[in-house]
Amino acid sequence: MKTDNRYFKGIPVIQYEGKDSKNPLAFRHYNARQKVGRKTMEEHLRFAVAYWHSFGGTGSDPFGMPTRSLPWSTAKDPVQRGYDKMDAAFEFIAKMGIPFYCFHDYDLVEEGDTLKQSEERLQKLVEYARKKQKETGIKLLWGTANLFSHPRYMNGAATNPDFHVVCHAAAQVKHAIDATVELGGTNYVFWGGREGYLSLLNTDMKREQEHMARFLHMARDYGRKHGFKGTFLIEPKPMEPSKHQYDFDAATVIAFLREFDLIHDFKLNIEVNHATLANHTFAHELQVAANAGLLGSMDANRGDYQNGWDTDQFPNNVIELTEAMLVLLGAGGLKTGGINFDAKVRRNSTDPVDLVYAHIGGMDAFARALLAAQAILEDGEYTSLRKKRYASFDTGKGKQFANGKLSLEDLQQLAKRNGDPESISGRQEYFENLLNRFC
Ligand code: XLS
Ligand code: NI
Ligand code: NI
Repeated sequence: MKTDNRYFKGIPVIQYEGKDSKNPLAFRHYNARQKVGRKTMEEHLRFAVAYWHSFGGTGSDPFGMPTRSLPWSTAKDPVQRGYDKMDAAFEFIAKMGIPFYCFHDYDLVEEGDTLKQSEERLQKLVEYARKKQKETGIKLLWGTANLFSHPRYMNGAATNPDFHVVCHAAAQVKHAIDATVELGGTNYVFWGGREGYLSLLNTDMKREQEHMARFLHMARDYGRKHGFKGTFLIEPKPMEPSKHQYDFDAATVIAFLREFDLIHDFKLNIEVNHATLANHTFAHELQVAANAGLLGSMDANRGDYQNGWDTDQFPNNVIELTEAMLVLLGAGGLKTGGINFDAKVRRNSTDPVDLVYAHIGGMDAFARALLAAQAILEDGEYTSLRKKRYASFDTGKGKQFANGKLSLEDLQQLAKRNGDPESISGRQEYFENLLNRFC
């Protein structure tokens, strides 16, 4: 494919060269067209680049100023800066051979002084994105609105105690849904970074959550009325920036969706580092979502075993990813969703090529995990061993219990009759070794 060569000079289109390649600018495992079961790797993994980290991240942190300059951010006019950034984004995404991207409204173009100005700017960039998508074949996985950076949202967006702010958030969501529809996005995401509280003393939690539900209903109705056929996604995260966020984890979000009758239009976008912040594993969160039929999409990254915040590092742990892919394949794979690299290179990774290495690493790690998980499922021992642990519910009284045919007294009688159960090993280490054999 022909690509621009303006911002990532000297970076070729990254090709698959196989696992023995020593070329750092090649994939060793991700081979887009390789069949894995019935689908190609590209169809299974549906990778996406996150606009905010990859083209907006300067390396600044609470202790220090930016370490990277963004060559696409030098023009005087903000709309021109948006165009330049988009050129850089599409050049990079095309060189990586990644099929999708994701954005917040104000990743595309800086917010204006008024809502009207912001809306006009956004429309210009959406127009430009449409052209770029057509030229490159790159598609939009999801759009969202940034309802957390501006000071007006310091007390929340949809859950803000001031109705004025809620209206402002609604306007932004309307524009962002419009942009997503225009660009053929297959999902629309809500991540509620400020939807929560810092102190319960000044917070009417029940009222705030009711407002959030009302707001989501309105967004859903608007989207459906205006041609959005994709999936609305909620991205759970327990904390940061709020002390407590309402979308704490998958189970909490599912209960919320059920309580407020949103379960038919919304699914979940599970992010690795958000799972671990909630003291869960990534696989756990995926499984909770899958069990409810609500596994929509993933934000791929990883946390740090020692640091308790959202470090958003690129994924590299093949064993952990294989566990995740086992859940995903077991749930029938991704439909409208994808695997979005919501991850950033470290503050001291200052060269454009570092962003390339980061994505190559993440894609190769997922490819290895996909291949391992597929092989484990094809081998069958894992599935049959796990099933065997529950064999006592497959026949006889166990089956009757599972089908609701027995009472508590019946079980008591059986317990008396059968005497003490024998101990049966859970074989965790064996399962771990089995996994390891394929990774
Ligand atoms: C922040 C979130 C955010 C969402 C999109 O922690 O992961 O990046 O994915 O608003
Ligand atoms: Ni995050
Ligand atoms: Ni995210």
